[in-house]
Amino acid sequence: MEEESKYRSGYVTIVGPPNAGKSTLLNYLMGEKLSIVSPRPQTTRFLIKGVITFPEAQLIFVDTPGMQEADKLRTPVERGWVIQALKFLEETDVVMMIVEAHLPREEENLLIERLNQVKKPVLLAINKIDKLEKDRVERLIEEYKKAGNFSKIIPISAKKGTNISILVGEIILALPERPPIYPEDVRTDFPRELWIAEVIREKIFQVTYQEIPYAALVKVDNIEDKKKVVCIQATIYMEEPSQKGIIIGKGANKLKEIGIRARKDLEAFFHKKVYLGLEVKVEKGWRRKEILSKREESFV
Ligand SMILES: Nc1nc2c(ncn2[C@@H]2O[C@H](COP(=O)(O)OP(=O)(O)OP(=O)(O)O)[C@@H](O)[C@H]2O)c(=O)[nH]1
Ligand SMILES: [Mg+2]
Repeated sequence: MEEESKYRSGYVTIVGPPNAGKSTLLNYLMGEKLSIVSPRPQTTRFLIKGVITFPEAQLIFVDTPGMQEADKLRTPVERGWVIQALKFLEETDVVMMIVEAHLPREEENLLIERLNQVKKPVLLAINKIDKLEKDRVERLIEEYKKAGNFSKIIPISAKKGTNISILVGEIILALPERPPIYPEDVRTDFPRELWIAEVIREKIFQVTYQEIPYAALVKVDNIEDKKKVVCIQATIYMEEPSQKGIIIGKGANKLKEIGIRARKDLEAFFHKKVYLGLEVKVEKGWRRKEILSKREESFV
């Protein structure tokens, strides 16, 4: 009994194949949008931290890019994002693996193999059970029990919030006894500039197709937080001149749509009017270059 009253805290790294719902889970836990979400794989690029403080525990969730075999990733920069996430597993206290509600396939098995070498408790969340019939869930749990060495397996729906409180309870029990790491009021250490850039990138995912969102890099150049309005200037870098044309669109209709959608989210966040200036430039082959990615890494 006495043991239960001790404070627990630590890092919980959310890993899983692309599109499993990692960012959706983080956002649900945080009760706000911290990490961008799209129906396309490989949306997340950074290690995004969300801090939740309870009276008896503090959990620092870390969202990561979808794990894939290196040869499936498009470019060295993308590989760098995944390598960084794998490295973080050495520092985390608990690993939270999340998969879609289907039988383990190659992607899942490869990741499970990797996690078997991590000497930390690994919990498994089987996500998107809202899309599944109930009797299928039991079968999936049995299959994953055979496939990996999980300390707990919990079926969830990150979108609907099903079983999330059970999941959080299990995570807390897996954390070490330790005082809080962050002050109580800290929610994230994600810089504001980067978050704004991510919101814009999410809208690019919504209004453009195929390779376009992946070829986009967003940088916030300036933020002026005035009394009644926040003025934001940002640049979207595309790899090729042809992509610049596509993202701007006919009569700038695509760029306008990106701006309108992003502004809506930003105004909800700042509780103020937002002026958003968007410019598109070409930075040839930025994904293959070190310069821009180095700059991005310095944010993580
Ligand atoms: N039906 C259903 N859809 C979900 C659930 N969780 C996430 N999704 C959807 O799955 C898609 C991918 O979600 P993300 O949260 O972006 O997935 P991710 O694992 O962060 O993906 P990457 O960052 O690309 O690796 C989105 O369209 C989500 O709306 C769920 O519980 N149920
Ligand atoms: Mg994600």
